[in-house]
Order: sequence, then structure tokens, then C-alpha cells
Amino acid sequence: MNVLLVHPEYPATFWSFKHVLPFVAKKAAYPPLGLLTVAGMLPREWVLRLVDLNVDKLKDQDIEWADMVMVSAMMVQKPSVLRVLERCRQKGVRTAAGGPLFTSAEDDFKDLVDHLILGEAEISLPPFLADLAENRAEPVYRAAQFPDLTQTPVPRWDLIPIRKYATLMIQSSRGCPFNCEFCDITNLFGRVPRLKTAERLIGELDVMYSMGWRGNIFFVDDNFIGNKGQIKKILPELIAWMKARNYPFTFLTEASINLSDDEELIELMVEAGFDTVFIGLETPNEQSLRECEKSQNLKFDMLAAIEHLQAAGIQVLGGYIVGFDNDDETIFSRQIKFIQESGVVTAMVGLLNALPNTKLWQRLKEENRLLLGSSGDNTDGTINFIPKMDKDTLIQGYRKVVRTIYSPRQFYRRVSRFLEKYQPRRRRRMTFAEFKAFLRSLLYLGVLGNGVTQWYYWKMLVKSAIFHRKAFSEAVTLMIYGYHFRKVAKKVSAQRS
Ligand code: B12
Ligand code: SF4
Repeated sequence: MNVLLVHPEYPATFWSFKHVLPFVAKKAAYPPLGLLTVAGMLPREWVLRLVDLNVDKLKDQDIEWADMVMVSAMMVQKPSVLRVLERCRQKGVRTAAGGPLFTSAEDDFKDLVDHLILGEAEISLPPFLADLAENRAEPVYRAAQFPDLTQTPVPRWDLIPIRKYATLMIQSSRGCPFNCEFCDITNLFGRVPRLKTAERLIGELDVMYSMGWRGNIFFVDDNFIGNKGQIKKILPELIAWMKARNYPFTFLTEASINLSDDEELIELMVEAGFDTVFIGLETPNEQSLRECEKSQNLKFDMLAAIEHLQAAGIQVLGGYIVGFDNDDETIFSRQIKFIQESGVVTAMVGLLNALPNTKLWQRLKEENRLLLGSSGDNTDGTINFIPKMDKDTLIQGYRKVVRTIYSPRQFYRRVSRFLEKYQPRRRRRMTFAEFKAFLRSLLYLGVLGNGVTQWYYWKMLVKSAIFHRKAFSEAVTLMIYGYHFRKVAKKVSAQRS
């Protein structure tokens, strides 16, 4: 059986890092881990090919070759998914699909996909495969429980050209113990974090290492510290592995703010090679934190917590939201101040949107405030419900936040603030690709950039070369990110309401 695995295209969003990729000579920021994992569950005798539309084109011959096309996607990829499904339909090729888009919006795809395999494939895929073998596969398979991750196979990295990606990925757990109103993680993956064993994680790292990968690896957990006790037992083994190989990788992940007062955990993570953590900081408005049930953030002085992590050698990336019912027109300047003072350079600011079947979605539905489906991109400046604040004021205010924090001056100030606080544990070795990125940045930002960006670029290079030499590589990377964020911010500002 010939099976074509297809990963649809991402639009150019905050997270696509599309405008950074030419600097690092990569085609995409992240590989399709879900699809690679599912590939590991398919029968060994099947012939598999994977086309990631963020890296390659999908040719008619690819579809014609396949007996079945399997698609994986999140909501933001929906437009590309629809195009892929239409092409398969025209060629009469059987389709199967899974992943968060299909799991959270099953009804939208009932007539478009032959087999929807919903929830985690460890549970929903085996019955599909068994029925397919007997020629009686059904339209929908749903996972009724959350699987134990010890069943999850090692991703089939051999199916993709890993060097075309900027960062590789690994997953140590699924699920999050918190239950924020707007988040669909607890629907999709539950509130009890399920972890892989240290042995299994090391096995996955061994595969990436033996394939020659050096550089960034993203632990794509919903909350890496969701089960602190377990992860503290795993980290010493990661530390030993990394030390024995002289730190071939740097790790980034997502965690909740209660990392910041756990010295033991911070120390273990930094020692293991974690230098970046994404945290949902959301808002400086305490009523809004209460509204969205982000109780963990209320327990901390968030600015002090961020500073503490930066001083320990962890760069904090932040997620922020405006548009809560408790936000009034002062929220825009408060968010700007909060972001600027924190030195969180990579600040993903979104308008509140209701993802299907979240608690927020249910509440807004009951209040008759839900409008249309979410685009799935929380940074595209659209909103899918009737907000309490006047909608135009909210959208204009949102745009102002994005425009301001990514203006060359404010961005420069934030990078400076970050560098003042950041105490990297070890100097980040510039890889050859990063060195080439640096040379390209000299040309595109330093020589060909416009007057203002050129000025701040050179100012930052000089400043970091003199005062922050240990973090010089980070400073260059952040200036390149700034270029991407400005392009995305410009697109958001130019959109019609
Ligand atoms: C890593 C990640 C990213 C990476 C993407 C990397 C990539 N190339 O995929 C980055 C940082 C770019 C990203 C960005 C965004 N993300 Co994201 N992301 C994740 C995260 C944390 C892990 C995804 C992952 O790799 N999981 C590991 C693999 C093994 O799991 P999986 O893909 O779910 O696959 C399993 C099942 O879904 C299923 N399955 C998957 N595909 C298929 C296919 C078939 C055929 C079958 C049978 C089964 C199947 O089987 C697999 C094994 O069980 C998830 C949360 C999560 N826990 O999944 C959010 C998540 C997918 N992201 C989400 C969102 C909303 C976004 C953003 C819009 C912004 C944001 N809030 O972060 C942006 C949009 C992307 C863009 N470019 O604009 C939502 C999606 C909601 C939805 N219903 O679609 C999630 C669920 C988290 C959340 N609630 O915020 N994200
Ligand atoms: S802490 Fe993060 S992953 Fe957990 S429920 Fe809240 S938003 Fe979702």
C-alpha cells in the first residue's frame, strides 16, 4: 500500500517565522511531529512518503502514486487542508485525516474526508487499520481515552529532510493540570499530564543526534512542568546525556509560571540545556486573569518572576491576550508597559478568540455572543465573538499594541532590557548556519535595511559585542526575529476590521 502523508501549509503568521527562514537558509521553522509520529504507527510493509507543503510542493504525481493520502493539521492550516482534500477528491484518492483541526471541528470535514481518525492516534488508529485490512473501514474513529505515552512510537525522522528545518521537536508529555477558560488543551489532551520515560526520550534524542542534528530542539509539551515530580526525575538523565556529548542541542519548551519559584527545577532545566521557555503571561489585568481562570499567574509578581528566570539563564517568550470582558480601554497601554518592562522580546499578543468546545466557547454560546468559527490564528487581528468593549476600539487598540512593541525603537529597548537581565549559563556556540545568518543580517539589516532599522541594528551589535558578549548570538537572533515580527505586525495593522 502506498501512503502519502501530507502536512498542509501555514500562513505567514507570528509563529511561522517565515521572514526569518531566508536568513538561516531553512525552508520551515518546525517539522510535522504529529504526522511523523503517526507514520511510526503504520504497518511496516506500507510504503510511505511525506510531503510538507511548507518545504515542498505537492505534485499531481504524488497524489496519483498514493492509494491513500493522510493529512494532519491544526486550525490555522485549514485553507491549505481544503485545497489538498479537493485535489485528492478530483483524483479519486482515499483520504484519512487526524490532528487538532479535525478533532475540534469534526463536523466541518464529515463530507470532505473519507476517514476521520480523531483524538490521539495511539488509540484511534489501530481500529481503523484493522478495519481497513478487512475492507470495512468506517468514516469516523474517535479515541475515547487518553493513551499512556509509553505506547507512542519514535517519530519517523527518516521521512523528511531534517536539515530543511530550523528546529526539531520532541514531546515528553501531553496534558496540563490547569484549566484556563480559553484553552483547548484540556479538551484535547486532558488535565493529567502523561509522560514518556527518560529512557524513551533519550532514545529519541539519540536518533536525532545520530542523524547529525545539532542545534535547537523544541519540547512541544503543553506544559513541560505539568507534573513537576516526574520531570525532576527525568531531567538528571537528560543532563548526563547532554554532558557526555558536550551539549549538542539547546532546548526550548512551554511551561506555566510556577516554574519561577522552583529553584530545583530551574537549576535542573538550565543544566540540561534549556535556555528558552514560552509562558502564557496573558495580561497584567488581575480581573481578566480571574475571568479566564488563570489562577497560577495571580499568585506571582509576573515581572519579578520573568526577571528571575532571565537571571537564571532562561529567555522567556510570552503569550498575551487582549479582549477579555474585564478589559477596558486602558488595557492597551497597560499591556505595552507590561511587555516593555519585562524584557520579553518575543511577545505573542493575540486578540481573545474562542476555540471550539472550550469553556470560553460554551460560555459565549450561552450568552449568545458567539459569531463564527475561529481562524485558529490568535494573532491575525480577527475576533469570533461579540466583545464587551466596542469591537472597533478593541481591534484598533490591539493593532496599536502590536505596532508599538514591534516598532524598531521599542523592540531595541526590549532586547536591551533582556540582555541586561539575562545571565546565560553557557555561551551559545554559534553554529555554521547561525554564522551565515549573522552574515546575511549584516547585509539585509545592516546595509540594505531602512535608516531606522539600520541604526538600531548596528547599535545593538556594538552594544552586545561590548557589554553582552556571552549573549551576542542571542542578540543577533533577536534582531533577525525583529525583522519578521515587524512584517507580521505590518500585515496585522493593514488588515480591514
Ligand atoms: C508544537 C506546537 C506548535 C508549533 C508547530 C510546530 C509544527 N510544525 O507542528 C508552533 C509553535 C509553530 C505552533 C504554533 C501555533 N499553534 Co500550536 N501547538 C503545538 C503543540 C504544543 C504541540 C504539537 C505537536 O507537535 N504535538 C506532538 C504530536 C505528536 O501530537 P499531535 O500533532 O497532536 O498528533 C497526535 C494526534 O493529534 C494525532 N494526529 C495528528 N495528526 C494526525 C494525522 C492522522 C492521519 C492521524 C490518524 C492522527 C493524527 O495523532 C498524534 C499522536 O497521538 C500543540 C499542543 C499539543 N499538545 O498538540 C499546539 C497546538 C496544536 N497549537 C495550537 C495553536 C492554536 C497554535 C497557534 C495558532 C498559536 C498558538 N496558540 O500557539 C500557532 C499557529 C501556527 C502558525 N504557524 O501560525 C492549538 C491548535 C488548536 C486547534 N484545534 O487547531 C494547539 C492544540 C494548542 C493550543 N490549544 O493552543 N504550535
Ligand atoms: S496553563 Fe497553558 S496549556 Fe495549561 S490550560 Fe492554561 S493555557 Fe492551556
